[in-house]
Amino acid sequence: MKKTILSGSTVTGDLTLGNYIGAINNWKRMQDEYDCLYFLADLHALTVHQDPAVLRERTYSFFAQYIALGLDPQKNIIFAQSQIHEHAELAWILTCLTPMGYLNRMTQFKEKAEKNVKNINAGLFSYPVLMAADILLYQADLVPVGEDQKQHLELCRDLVGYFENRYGKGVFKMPEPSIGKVGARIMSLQDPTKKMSKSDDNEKNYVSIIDDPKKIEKKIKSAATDSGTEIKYDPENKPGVANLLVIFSILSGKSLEQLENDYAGKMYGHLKVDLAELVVQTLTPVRERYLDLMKNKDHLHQLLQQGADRAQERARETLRKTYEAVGLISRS
Ligand code: ATP
Ligand code: LTN
Repeated sequence: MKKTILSGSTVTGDLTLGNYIGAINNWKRMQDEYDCLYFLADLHALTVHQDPAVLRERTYSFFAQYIALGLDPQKNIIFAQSQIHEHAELAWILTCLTPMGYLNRMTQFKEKAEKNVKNINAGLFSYPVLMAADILLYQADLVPVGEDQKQHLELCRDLVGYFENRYGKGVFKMPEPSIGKVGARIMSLQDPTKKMSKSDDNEKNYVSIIDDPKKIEKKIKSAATDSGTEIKYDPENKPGVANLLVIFSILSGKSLEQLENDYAGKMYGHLKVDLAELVVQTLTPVRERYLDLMKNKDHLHQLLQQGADRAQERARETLRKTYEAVGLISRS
């Protein structure tokens, strides 16, 4: 039996190099070996205000970006979260098992609440519970994510424990996080002490995977470094240079040591020019494939429906078992 993998990204902004390196590149590697489900977290996007037309368009756009990055919709089950109503239903049951104090400790909630002072809604607060439902519905063994999601994964595992204490074992599988060793936290280009984030207000902070070559070059060449000259991997004292080296290393397959040797005695400018070229080379075919896919929305829509049908079969079964354990009456 193949192990089951599940992951997703929130449908906000455009996917960045951080999402690609920290998450989707790993999803891609797993698609041959595992039983994989990847989804578009459109319900999660509602925790901040969304223009309805933009949200709908962006969901298709993210789906096309997944495919353009190399995720195969036949090999994997790719679907939109909101098309499977079981997510919201399981989230409610788990919400009733979640202590408020636990959610209050979540770093992402604190950060996002600080950024959205005008809209600190209950959804933003209980977001990690919906995320736990996403994972548990599909009996996932492994959840490949970037480092920022580690705390949410821990809550999900604790919820399995709380559920089992109250209702007994056998309903959910205990999931394990899978976090890459290098590249699990790509930093912002202008402020390399913050993570690169696709909903950043300043677009100079990230490279979107569908940026055109000119934009990519400009953003990488203007990335913040430091007043020194040495090209060395030292995240503490040289976070900007270290970030560029990590991106370079993942995209080129060269080790950090090899890159340090290659650039010994060279200037930051050399590194940036070469990195910009490498990123352009990597992303140009992705962008072309993306633009092509977006020309045929009907086809994207059809593929999404097929993904939803395949996903729902599994979600339905888990929710049925959950209702039974909890004492709710399932409709036959
Ligand atoms: P937002 O800014 O809207 O919160 P985000 O860029 O943090 O978005 P998510 O949708 O939250 O993206 O994350 C999708 C996946 O990408 C997750 O697995 C997350 O851990 C990973 N990820 C996000 N940002 C980075 C980053 N800077 N470095 C590595 N992985 C990342
Ligand atoms: N919260 C995640 C996106 C996400 C997710 C999930 C990832 C929602 N549900 C389930 C893995 C498994 C984020 O990256 N912000």
